Amino acid sequence: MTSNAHPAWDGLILGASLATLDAPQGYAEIHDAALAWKDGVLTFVGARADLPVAPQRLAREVVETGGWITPGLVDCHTHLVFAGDRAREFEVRLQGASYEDIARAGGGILSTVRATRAADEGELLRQALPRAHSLIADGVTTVEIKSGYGLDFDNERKMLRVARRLGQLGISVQTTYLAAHALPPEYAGRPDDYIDAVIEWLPRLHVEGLVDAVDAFCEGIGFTPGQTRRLFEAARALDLPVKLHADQLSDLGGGALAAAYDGLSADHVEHTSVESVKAMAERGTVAVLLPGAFHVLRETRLPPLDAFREHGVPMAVATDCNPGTSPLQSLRYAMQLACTHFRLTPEEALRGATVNAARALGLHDRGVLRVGARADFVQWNIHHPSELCYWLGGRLAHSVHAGGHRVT
Ligand code: DI6
Ligand code: FE
Repeated sequence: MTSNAHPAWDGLILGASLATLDAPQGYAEIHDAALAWKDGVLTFVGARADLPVAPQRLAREVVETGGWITPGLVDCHTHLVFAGDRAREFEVRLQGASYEDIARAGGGILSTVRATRAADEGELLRQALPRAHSLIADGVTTVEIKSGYGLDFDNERKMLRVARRLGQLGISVQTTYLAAHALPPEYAGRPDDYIDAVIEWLPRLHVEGLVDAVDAFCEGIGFTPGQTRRLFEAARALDLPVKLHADQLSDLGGGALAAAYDGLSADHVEHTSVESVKAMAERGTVAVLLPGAFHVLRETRLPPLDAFREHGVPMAVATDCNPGTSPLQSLRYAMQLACTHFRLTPEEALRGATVNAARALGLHDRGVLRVGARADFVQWNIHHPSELCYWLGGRLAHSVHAGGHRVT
């Protein structure tokens, strides 16, 4: 560390290669680079040779390093806050039971609802923390966290409060209200009444600052397009953006439905039709790919990747970290799965976990290395960015900065 009486910048890293992603295509590389930040925002992104004066006079802390620096990873779809696990259900599925069979028999999501309702706020936080740490250790600086295992006012509120508290780790947390995830037992046979209740709880949670977006599980074992629309009308009336668990197990026109409400994203999208793809392209709705769920459920139906590319629908990649279909605690591993299962290029996967993921959350201040963007970045011990999608597991992140502060 070098001190300086009047340093302009808080920190300056010299010598790494940057994958800035600050161009429509390619990694937008800068070699032997300089990266600086102040007050949580990037203040210099360029070649070391372009620094105005001697580096030691520019920043409070100057570090010389190698490797690569990318934008901080953005995990734009998780169910990170829940109690218990479903390892037994995993065993049963390996013996041939389907995810839908288990859900219809009262297991699946509802078994996590029972465990989550039984845990108090402190216990829920305690169980979520290791998963959050695991995401951060592999490069995540922004995470979206959904409710949806409470399914009543107090328990949905509890989940969203725990999600907010995870922001104390120094990363950004975006909360999504997913009370329309499954029908709770007390509303059995009355899904429309339940949607009325979900709509009634929404403004009450919103005034507490607990809701950044609204989501629903639109599926045969979830809610109908009509019920989803009613919820989306209520969300848009409050000026809240929507996103949707769309077309995961069947095509209910979820992609087009999300687009019709200017949805930030349609997620899963394995069964999405070309008509939906066109509607998403028109409204700028991001396709969020969740290869962890595809992998664990041993799905075979691929999302319409070529149609997304052809129509210019941005593709994001997320973990979907949840106890049932995607017990995945590394976004980099999700990127790997997106390459192996969906044949994304490593560059598409990195864009999908940074700039496109930020867009799927409506965040335009991150996901690229650019002067003025948030100082969220990861220093990796790698020789080329494609390595991020090559290794399955391993410890590649050397350091992770969020808002200019080191979080691991
Ligand atoms: N789709 C998913 O992949 C998760 N929720 C959803 O609607 C699974 C949630 C779970 O099984 O607990
Ligand atoms: Fe999900």
